[in-house]
Amino acid sequence: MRLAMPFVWDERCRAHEPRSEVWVGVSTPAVETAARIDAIRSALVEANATEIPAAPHDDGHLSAVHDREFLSYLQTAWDEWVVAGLPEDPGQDRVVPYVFAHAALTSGRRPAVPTAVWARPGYFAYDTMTLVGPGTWEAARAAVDAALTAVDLVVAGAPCAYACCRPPGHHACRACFGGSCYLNTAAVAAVALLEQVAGPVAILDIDAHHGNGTQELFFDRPDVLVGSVHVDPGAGWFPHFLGFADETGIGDGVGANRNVVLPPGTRDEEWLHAVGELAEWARLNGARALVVSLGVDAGASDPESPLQVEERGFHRAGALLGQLQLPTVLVQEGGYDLATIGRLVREVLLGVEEELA
Ligand code: SP5
Ligand code: ZN
Repeated sequence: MRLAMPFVWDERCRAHEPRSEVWVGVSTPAVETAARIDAIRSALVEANATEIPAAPHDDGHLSAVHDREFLSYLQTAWDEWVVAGLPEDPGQDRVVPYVFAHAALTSGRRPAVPTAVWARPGYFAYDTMTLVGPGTWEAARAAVDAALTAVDLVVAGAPCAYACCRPPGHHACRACFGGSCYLNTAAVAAVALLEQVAGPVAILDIDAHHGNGTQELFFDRPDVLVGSVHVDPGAGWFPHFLGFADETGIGDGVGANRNVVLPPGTRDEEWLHAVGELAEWARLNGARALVVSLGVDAGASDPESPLQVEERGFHRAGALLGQLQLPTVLVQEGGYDLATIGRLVREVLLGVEEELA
């Protein structure tokens, strides 16, 4: 087995250590850990893939996707938490919100940015599962560099490239974060690719959860096609509030968003049918480059999703995406079963490059 596709690595992606996630008020062990990318990297090295170090890229790439105030908050959130003494009193060693700027609170008006350090997280975070610690900004920023380096490789002529990075990004919005995501890495990559091709870029998201951040970032844009296949948010799965089939875009972006929603328990054939639908949709809409939001939490043994896709299914999903014959950048999203994550990612990549000439 040999994987020809290069993968991009940045050691700084390991620096984020959320330790826990607060779910229904209970602090549970974090599942989005550095061990995830370590396992993927091992599987790729085993396949003799070439590792490329991430190159630094300008912050301008971030502000093309995210709000300036949001970026500045994320960058300084941990430092201001420490300066305010919150790790000692009340003894919380990660930035975590306690009060939220719910839209209805201010009847749609813009809420004030809190001056209190302990209230500020609730202006920018939309859940309690996405904690900020000393290495969070460094890692999220490095993940963006990794994805942009993968874009560079493809622009330089590689048929495809994979960014082996974390934390994931597809739940991160223009001005808020959640779902274990901080910066929307795939969105940044898509905007960078857009400057290189004469036509729309497609982001196809096969993570088990709806890519709500990516959807919202491009909801009114016809130049970035966003398709996601995921477990039905209405059946009790994150992100709960959106990700339904009737969300097809707004304004100039009508028709440029596509959600394929699957029931819990969905297995290979139905999942692959949905992946094929997304690929065909991107083709019909004239996509000129492809970004894959590559989560593998649809895997049967994953603890965070009820989808039941086998290793073979991931290979075939890669093939369906490779058949588009587009310059392709794959960016790591979710996937939490350390025993299988490496093989599942590797199978997708092998499937993609088998089809891409
Ligand atoms: C990128 C990605 O896959 N994000 C997934 C975020 C969804 N997490 C939902 C977690 C719901 C509660 N999990 C219970 C186990 C606690 N460790
Ligand atoms: Zn996921």
